[in-house]
Amino acid sequence: MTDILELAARIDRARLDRVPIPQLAEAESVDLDASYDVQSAGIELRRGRGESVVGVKLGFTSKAKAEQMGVSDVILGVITDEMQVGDGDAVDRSRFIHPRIEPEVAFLLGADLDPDAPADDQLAAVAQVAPALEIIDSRYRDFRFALEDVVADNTSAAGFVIGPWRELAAVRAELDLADLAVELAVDGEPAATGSTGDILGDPLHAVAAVVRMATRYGVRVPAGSIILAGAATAAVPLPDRPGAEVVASVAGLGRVSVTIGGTDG
Ligand code: 0L1
Ligand code: MG
Repeated sequence: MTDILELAARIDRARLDRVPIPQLAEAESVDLDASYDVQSAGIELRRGRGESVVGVKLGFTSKAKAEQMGVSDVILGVITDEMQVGDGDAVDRSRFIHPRIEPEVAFLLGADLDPDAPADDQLAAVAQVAPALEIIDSRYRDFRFALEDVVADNTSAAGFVIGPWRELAAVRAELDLADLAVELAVDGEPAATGSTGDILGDPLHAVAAVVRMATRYGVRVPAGSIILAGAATAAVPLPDRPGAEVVASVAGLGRVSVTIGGTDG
């Protein structure tokens, strides 16, 4: 039988010690439901140390990434206050093992997500939208994992940065959220480019996906939650030079940045 708590503790220890572990699937039989139980147990460990859940994130939201992993559905992870870095602030890279960074779109809920409501009403729960950065960091060796591994590892969630929030209704009156150019730049040089359309065809589709996944796996997404909708480009390695700056720009929506902290940063 799968020992959920032992697996959660193993991944938690890898994260805290910054020592990557072999994939769980190499030694255990863990199905997808059990993987979400491991994820949830890992979040309970973090809550027990004083962290607060502030929202959720989706992974595998681009067709390219899903095909690469051979999966047909998104994955859901949980984000906590300890993962958040202020816009423009320095992040301590030594917190991570082999971090990568990706540009995203974030939503802020003004009301609880109601699984029984029609899709339009679920969208009405979203109050604000912002450009965002997500730092992902696999707790597995060589950043290699099977689907069950990465779900158990809270979908590689490690850090996030939220840019300026804007009212969603005002943005939608002005812009097509499904077709905004996205650029990820490191020290002013483009490192990756894409479109918000690369996020599930339209980042707003993330809301229904979150409702579906959160209902299936018993995750609460109350008013005030942040939703990281998914990446608009492939992730790039988080630079390791103190003072290096990573900026995500989403046309019409704004920019968000983080710098690498350290003795020179
Ligand atoms: O946020 C993401 O899209 C990452 C999902 C997990 C897969 C990965 O670590 O690349
Ligand atoms: Mg992501």
